[in-house]
Formats: sequence, C-alpha cells, structure tokens
Amino acid sequence: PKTIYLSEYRVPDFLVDHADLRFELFEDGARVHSSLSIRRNPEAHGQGSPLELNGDSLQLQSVHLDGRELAKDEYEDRSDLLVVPSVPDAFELRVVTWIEPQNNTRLEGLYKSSGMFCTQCEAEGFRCITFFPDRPDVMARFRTRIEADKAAYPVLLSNGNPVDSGELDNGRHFVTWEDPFPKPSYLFALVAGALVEKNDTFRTMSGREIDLRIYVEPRNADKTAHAMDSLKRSMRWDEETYGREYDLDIFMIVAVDDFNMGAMENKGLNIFNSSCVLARPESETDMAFQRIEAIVAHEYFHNWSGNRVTCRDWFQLSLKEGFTVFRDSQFSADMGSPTVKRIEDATLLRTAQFAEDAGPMAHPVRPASYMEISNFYTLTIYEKGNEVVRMIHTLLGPELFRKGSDLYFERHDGQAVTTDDFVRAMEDASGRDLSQFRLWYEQAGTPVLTVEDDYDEASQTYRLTVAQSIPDTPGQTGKKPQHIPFALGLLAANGTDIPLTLAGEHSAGVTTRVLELTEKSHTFEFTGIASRPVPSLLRNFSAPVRVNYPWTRDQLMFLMSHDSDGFNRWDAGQRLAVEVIRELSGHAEAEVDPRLVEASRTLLNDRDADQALVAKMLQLPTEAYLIELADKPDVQIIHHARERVVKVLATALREELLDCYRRQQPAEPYQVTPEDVASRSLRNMALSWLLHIGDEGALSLALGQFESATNMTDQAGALRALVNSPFEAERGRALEAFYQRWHQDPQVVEQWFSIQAASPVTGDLPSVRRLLEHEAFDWKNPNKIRSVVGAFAGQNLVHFHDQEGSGYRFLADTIRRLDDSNPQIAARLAAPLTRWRKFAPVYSEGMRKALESVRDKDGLSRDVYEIVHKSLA
Ligand code: B3K
Ligand code: ZN
Repeated sequence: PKTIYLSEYRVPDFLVDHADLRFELFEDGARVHSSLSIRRNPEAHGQGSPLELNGDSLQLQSVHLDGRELAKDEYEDRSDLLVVPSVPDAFELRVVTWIEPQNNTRLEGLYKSSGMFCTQCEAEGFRCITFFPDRPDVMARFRTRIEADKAAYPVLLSNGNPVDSGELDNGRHFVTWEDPFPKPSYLFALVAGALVEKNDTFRTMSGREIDLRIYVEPRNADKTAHAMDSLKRSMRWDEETYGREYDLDIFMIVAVDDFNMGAMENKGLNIFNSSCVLARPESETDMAFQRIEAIVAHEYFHNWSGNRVTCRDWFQLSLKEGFTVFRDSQFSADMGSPTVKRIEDATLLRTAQFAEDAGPMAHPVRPASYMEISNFYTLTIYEKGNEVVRMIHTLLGPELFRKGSDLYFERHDGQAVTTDDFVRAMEDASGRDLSQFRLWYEQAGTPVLTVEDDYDEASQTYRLTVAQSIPDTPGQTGKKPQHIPFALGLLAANGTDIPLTLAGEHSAGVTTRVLELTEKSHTFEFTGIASRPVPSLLRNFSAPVRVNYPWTRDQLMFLMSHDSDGFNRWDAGQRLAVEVIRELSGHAEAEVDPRLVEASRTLLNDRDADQALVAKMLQLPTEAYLIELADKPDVQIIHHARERVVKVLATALREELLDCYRRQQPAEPYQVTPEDVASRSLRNMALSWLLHIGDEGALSLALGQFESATNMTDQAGALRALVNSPFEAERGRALEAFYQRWHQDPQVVEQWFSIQAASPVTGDLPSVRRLLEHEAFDWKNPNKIRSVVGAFAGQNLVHFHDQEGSGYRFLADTIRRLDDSNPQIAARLAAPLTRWRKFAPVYSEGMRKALESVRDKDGLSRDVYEIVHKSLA
C-alpha cells in the first residue's frame, strides 16, 4: 500500500456541480445510474489532464459522455480508477455500475443490515457505490431516485427533501430526494427498508417548523423517545450556544444493527448504530442513555461543524471531529454535571489517548501522512482534537471564542477548509496570536510538565517553576515548546483559596489563574503568601498534559477534601489510590495505606457533598490507567494489587457500604438526572464491592435487586456484581435467567456478552471461546464482536495478558479471520497488541509474535497492514 502525504495535496482537476443518481435495488444486487455534470476546475494546474474517478469493487456496465456511449478504448477501467483520457472543459458523464450490497461484509458503501439497505460513505465508501471524485473538497448538489420492491422496502430515504414518488411495474415503487446543499460524497446516504417512523417537530429560532423522524425496525418502536428528546435539546442548544439553526425541512435518524462505528452525520439523514440511539429504561443502562444523548448531539452538531463547513482533505479530519466533540461535551456538561463530564473526558484521554500518543501509531491532531484513512478515526483526532479546541476556548474566553466560531461559520459556509482556517478565524475574531499554539496540531506526543516550588517565609513569596518537555514519537524528535494554558490555585492551611498576585501586580483577588506556558521553563513568583501553600495544578484539566509534582499523601488527602476545583479533588484521590496500589505491586505482604481507607470512609459518609462527584471519587483507577502510568508494567501484578485494595476497602467499610446501599434509592419514575445516576452508581458500586468479598448479606440484596429491578442499570449492576462474586451457583443462575429474559433484544444480549467477557471470573479464554459459539453470536455483526472480543482484549486484562500468550494468539487469530470480511473492525481490534513495546518482557515477546502472525497472513488488507507494520517497525 502507498502512503499519502498532506504535503502532496493538490486542488481537484475537476469539479462536480450536480450528481443525479438512480438506484435500482434488487435482492441479487443493485444497478446504480449516475449522471454527473462535471467541469474543469479553473484553479487546477494540469489543464489538459485526464478525468479520473475513484471506484472500489464496482462492475462497470456503461459510460456515456454528453449522451454518446464511449467505446471500450475510450476509457480505462482500472480496479480503483475510471480514467477518461480526453474530455471537454464541461460535460455530462453517465456511468452505470452494478454492485452487490447483499455480499458487502465490509459495511462500507451500500450494504444490507437485517434486511434493509443502508450506506456508510465516510471516509471513502462512496467509491464502492459508483465512480466519483471521492474526496471531500468536491462538493456537488445531489438528486437521488430510489426504486425498490414496495412490499419489502416501503420506506425509501436519502438526503434532503422528498420531491417526487410513485408506483412502478412489478410491485415496485420509487421516491426521489433532492438535497439543495452542495456536499462531499462522504455525506451521501440511502436507506430502504420496512421501517416504522416516529415523528415529532421542532420550531427553530426563526420560526420554521422542522419535521423530525426516527426510523426503526418495528420491534424497536418503543425505544425512540430518548433519542428524540435528545435531538430536540441539541437543536435548541446549538441555537442558544452557537447561534446555529437547522437548515432543511426534515431531519431523519435511522437505526441499523450492523454498523462499524457509532453513527454517521449524513446530511439530513443520520444513520446510527442501534446501540447508540435505541433506549428505554427497562433494557438500557444510564451509561447508554448518556451516550445516546451525546452521540445524537454530536451527529446533529456536525450539520454545521462538518457539513455546512467541511474538510478540505482527510488530514483535516479533526477540524470537524475535534470541534464537534468539543461542542458535544459542552452540551453534555450543560445537560448534566460539568465536573463529572470533565472527569469522564479526562479519564478517557489519560487512559487511552495518552497510550496511543506514546505508542507506534502516535500521530499529530493533523497527521502528515496515512496509508488507510479509516485507521485515523482515533482518540487523538477526536479527543485530543477536542482538548485543543477547548484550550483555544480557555485562552480566548467564551465571548471571543463565540465571535471566532461565528466568523468561522460565516467566512467558510459552503467550503471545504483546513484546521488552519479554523485557527485563523479564532485569531482574527480575537486579535490573539495563535502561531505557537498551532504546534498542537503539528506535534504528536503528550507534553510532560515538571513542577517545582519553593516558599520563602521572610518575603512571603512562593515560587513555582514549570518545565515542559514533549517526548519523541515515530518520525518526530526534538520538539518545540507548546503554548499551554495552565490553570492553577493555591490552598492555604485552612483549605481556602489564596488570592493569586504575581510579583509586580496589584492584587485582583482572583483565586484561579490561567498561566500561559510558552517556553521550556517558566518561574512564577506569587507575593503576599502568608504560609506554605498546597498547589492545585492544572485545574479542571486545562490542557491535555501530564503533571509531575511531588505531593505528599497528606497533601493529596487535603486536596481531596478542600480543593475548590472539583476536578482536582477527584484527581488528588486518583493520585493517592495510584500510589497506594503501586506500593502493593509485587509486595503481597505490604499493608494498604490506612489513609486511603479513611479517605474513602469520609466520602461514603459525606451526605452533604455532591453525590455525583462522590460516586466518581470512590471509583479506583482502572487497570488500564495503572498500566498506562507504569513503565514496563507487569499486568498480573497490577491486577492483584488492585484487587487487594478493593478487598481491603470492602472489608473495612462493610457497614458504610451497606448503609450507602440502603440510602441510595432514587425515586420512581426512572430519570437520568445527575443525582439519580450518581445514586444508582453508588448503590451498585457498594453491591459489587461487598459481593467481591463474598458477603452473604450482600448476596441476598443482589439477588433481590436482580429480580425486582425495574431498570437495566440496577439489573445489570446486580448481574455484574454476581458474575464477579465467588458465589458460583448464583452467578450461573443469574446469567441464565438474564439471557432467557432478554434473548430477543440484541442490545441487551451485547451487554450480557460483555459482562462475561470482561470479567476476571467468567472471562477466561475457554469461556470466551464458548461465547463465540453461542447462538446469539454473529461474526458479521460488529457489536457482537466488540462485546466479546473487544471486551476481552480491552477490559479483561488479567486473562488477555495471560503469560503463556494464549490471549494474544486468540486475538491474532480473530484479526486474521476478520481481515477478509471486515478490515476496519479487524484493524481496530489490533490496537491492544500494538503497544507491545511498553510491557515487561514476559508479555511483550508474546504480543510481538502475535503481531507477526497477523503480518504474515496472505492478502492482508490495507487497514491491518498499516497498523501491524507500523507497530513492528
Ligand atoms: N464521522 C463519523 C465517523 C466515520 C468513520 C468512518 N470510518 C462519525 C462521527 O464522528 O460523527
Ligand atoms: Zn463526528
């Protein structure tokens, strides 16, 4: 496979003004008639150049140029390109292709999912439908006519507004859609199926009435209400927060079971993975409700940040993804608890993105090269991209940031642009110079801040020295210092914030300040400090960096209870727990620091504190995070050390946990408010800790909850606690009863799979293999693969990292098997193996061998090839 470089970007030679498509859908295939009005791009260099259209797995039937059929020697049908050497400056090209959606297991382009036709075109799926200049800077107006059997496919959808429909011979019918907004081909969508429609309306800020529709299979008709509410809240929020109004008369969402990712923002016709849109309290958990709200918002927000203003090329992917994740996380913060949302975002970033940024696939937020763009839908593009936009927001403040986003949307509406255009709009609107800040887009790797301080009692001054360094990453060494907003506060001995005055300033009474780091090292001198303070650094996680500062455990306990910054209260607790677990690692006899037990007791007893924050603070750092922080980690040792801490906490806090369990009973009806979510989370955490130590009293509570729960959060919480308990008979019975009750609901079955595959108790490799043989497992369905194989390799670290290497070989076999049928999913599954160099030798050898066995497979897809070769390099 060849590497594509950003530096080689050239404007397209040809532009497409209109794309007129006609789809004839049949059971044994689909005929696609495409009629394109094409003209030479006046800005292109090669004025005599041949026309080249991308294609992939297409059977070409005919080509017409301005109404005349071309002879075979007038064009060249290469497997991935249709070349017409001699074309006029403006012309109409008609191409007919035949494709086989029913055999499309890659789930790119047009394919079938539980009997319906649907599409996924981002990034390069449109070329699997017809020949086209399949790049985001070619924007066309699409008109789409769909023809199909009326009984089997009563609903026919595409982008825009329906403009015509009617009956055809042989029980067939058609609908024609027209999208008035020019768009790149990756935003094209088509759906045909026997779907039911849930309707609602939304009145926009300018008084237009929008028709909202969610299409699902009939069995899911009772699972759309939450997505519809989320959609209306998103539409209102985007008007209020960004001044963005919806622009078509209809907005549609379709749920499909077989989908490679979460959802897709096709213009006016969003297509969702069922698991990211369908929910009702009885069958979905709080986490699913929150995820659905966030994803519905994310895809909706793309209508402006992505569709109206799109990407010039795929190196600019974070232009739409980073900004849109930022917008959806602001939205979720506004809908729920901002501190909890910040903790969740930072946890994902620090656990998974930092790992990516320290591994062989590390790349900048704006990558400089790729082989397969599907491999770059990464945590770096999405989550670090979000943090980069958030830092601009922090540096500019909310008003100037809004001015900047207004300017960006106004200046670039209808265009395909770059991350640089985004930053320039922010600069022009604010008058700030972001030239050094742009390094965040260009340099990969997580900056490390090393902080030292000293206090001088005589002059009442406190000096803080902050040094930054950015580790080398593949292909990048000797990095320049970046522009980092560093928010901090200082706590006095009584726990209050000290007003922060830098030497030479007049006191303004501010207690949190955002210092701007631009050099390798800075020293800040604070005056009027009456006694040695405790620093609260990187408040609210103001930048995606690591911070090293030698807090003592007593200082961490102090910050846990006094820091006015909720995020840092939580972070202090995490740091304390990390230290305590580390201290036990490899020292089976060592005592668990009683300070951690007492800190947890205080939290459990603190009824006045924000319970949502308490629930987060009581969660111990995950194994994945502990591994990320460690150098050459020994997974087994980390697992057992963490287990011991859970056992010690559960034993010491038995009374408090039982009391917490009884107290945390959210009122009916079920609601997804931060209070109720926290309550259920605390209750289920108490249950799981107690069952972990085999507490008989808790067993009967768990069985009772399992049987009488009226919502899935409590039912799955009880099931998970039972599964991870030593009560073998009860565990088996609960798993069986759960499956019997829910086997007809695929989303619940996925939960059931992943609870077992992620469990250290039930997720040993032979048991995981048995799950793959289960009647409900399906190798063609990405959700099922993720819920078994993904959960095993991503969460069940003690079994995946079996020292004999059996877990690695299993994953490698799975990747080889999936490489032919669904390369995108195969490539995603490889991520855990790519980090082999990080681990202690007993692990890394086996991981490397497993990767090599994947590398040696014949006919490796481009997706897997890139990942495997880069990580073995
Ligand atoms: N834009 C899509 C992602 C498409 C991934 C293609 N491999 C979903 C999203 O970020 O909204
Ligand atoms: Zn997105």
